[in-house]
Amino acid sequence: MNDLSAFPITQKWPATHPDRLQLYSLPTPNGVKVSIMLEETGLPYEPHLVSFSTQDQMSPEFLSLSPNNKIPAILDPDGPGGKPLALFESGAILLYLADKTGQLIPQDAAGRYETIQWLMFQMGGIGPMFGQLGFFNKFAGKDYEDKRPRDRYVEESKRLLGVLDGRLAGRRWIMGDDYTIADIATFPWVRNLIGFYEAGELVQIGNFPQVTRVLESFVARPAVARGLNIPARS
Ligand SMILES: N[C@@H](CCC(=O)N[C@@H](CS)C(=O)NCC(=O)O)C(=O)O
Repeated sequence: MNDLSAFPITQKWPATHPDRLQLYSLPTPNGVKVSIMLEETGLPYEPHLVSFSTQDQMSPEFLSLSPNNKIPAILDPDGPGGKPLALFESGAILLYLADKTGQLIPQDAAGRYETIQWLMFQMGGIGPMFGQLGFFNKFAGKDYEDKRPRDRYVEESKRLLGVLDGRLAGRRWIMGDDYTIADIATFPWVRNLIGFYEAGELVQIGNFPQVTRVLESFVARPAVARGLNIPARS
């Protein structure tokens, strides 16, 4: 029996299956990266909903594991050395799960670093820039009269889409024939930009045919379709 009681997060979100990896998340573009990864790998896990409407991410129990008050976070009862491992930051979690399962990352050193490079491109570029564009186009920032902040993020998002489009030309996925954690990190954000953020026209998404082609292949994967709705919203 795995004892996770030393982790305060389990007081607010008790583990029904303490032998399984515990996921604390919400189906947002960062959250679904991890649920999609878990669905793709087949690793047994137990999802817990962290609701923003009740500010769960600010609770002391959540902050004890994820001090940056952001989802997703995990608690693996069977971490390195057989000891529990707690992790936050979606990029770190994807990398950890790829190493743990030996899946969705090339095993050769050069391919591994190239995949990490594109993972970092998403973490440092696509995620933050698309997120700002969402704020200025769909949320509170849309009411600002001065459109220069919005336009700055539109231009930067277009530039990033251009880089991604160039990379995908002649490739099935970001790493060629291999579907990897770089795709799992990137395409939930592209989907969100066009869908939830309603910014497809603004960034002229039609100018990036490789990106839209791969997005279609991504959302057609059964594990992606499942992961996009995990944890189920109440
Ligand atoms: N760099 C972090 C970003 C995570 C992030 O921004 N999560 C958002 C949801 S997509 C969040 O938890 N927001 C809650 C808040 O800011 O209070 C990661 O990739 O894990």
